[in-house]
Amino acid sequence: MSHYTGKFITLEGIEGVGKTTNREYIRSLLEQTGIPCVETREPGGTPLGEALREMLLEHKHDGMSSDAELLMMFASRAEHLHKVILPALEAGKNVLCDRFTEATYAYQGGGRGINDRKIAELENWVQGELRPDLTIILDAPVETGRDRAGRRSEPDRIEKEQNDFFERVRQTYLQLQNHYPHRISVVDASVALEQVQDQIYHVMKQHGIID
Ligand code: T5A
Repeated sequence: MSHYTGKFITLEGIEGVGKTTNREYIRSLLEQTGIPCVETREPGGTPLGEALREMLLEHKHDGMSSDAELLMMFASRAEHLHKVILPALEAGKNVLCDRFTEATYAYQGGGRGINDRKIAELENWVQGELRPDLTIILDAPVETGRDRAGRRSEPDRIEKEQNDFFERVRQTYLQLQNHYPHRISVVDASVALEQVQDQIYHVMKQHGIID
């Protein structure tokens, strides 16, 4: 939990579940609180982070070692925290971030098989005690997400992994919700957009993010 007046909200889920699509809706709910909202993403969110994102996602680096991938995610995160997230929270703003450390547990932990303890060490080192106030996991079957993402663009270096990789990623997200039910909620994203947004609205109300 953050001890700031602004809230730190993150959006998670496997590829194509609708994170980008629902960001605008969540931002509009947050803006109704009258508190300014900074919208950002990971990997990325700063010039260095966006450069790391490009390296992480382009096919030129196919076969990158899992540890290098993990450390680059946290390098991007460290820069993002120092330059964007913490200054915004310190200024009393809300922060809405498309993916954060839960993605590292899901992709590098569940997907690549890196031990949770290694990830937790980096999480504690880079973030200190900061954790999102609310993480919304958009959940849908792997085929649904891949089908939606595939209709939109060519797969990047991570998107071209096989279904069993994304199945592990999805299961890890669901396990995270089980471990941290007070700060992580799962929304069924397999249904029509309007119904997804109804659920998001209720989750945000339930967690006291909106009145
Ligand atoms: N990563 C990231 C790690 O491995 N570790 C980490 O620590 C972090 C931070 C980042 C990649 O990096 C990895 C994970 C990722 O592989 P990204 O761009 O953030 O990449 O993530 P993607 O999942 O690739 O983002 P996508 O844009 O593919 O997916 P979205 O944003 O979830 O989906 P969206 O909103 O673009 O929607 C896809 C399509 O579905 C439609 C939309 O209109 C769109 O066409 N759609 C729906 N259709 C029907 N019904 C609904 N309810 C719909 N909702 C959306």
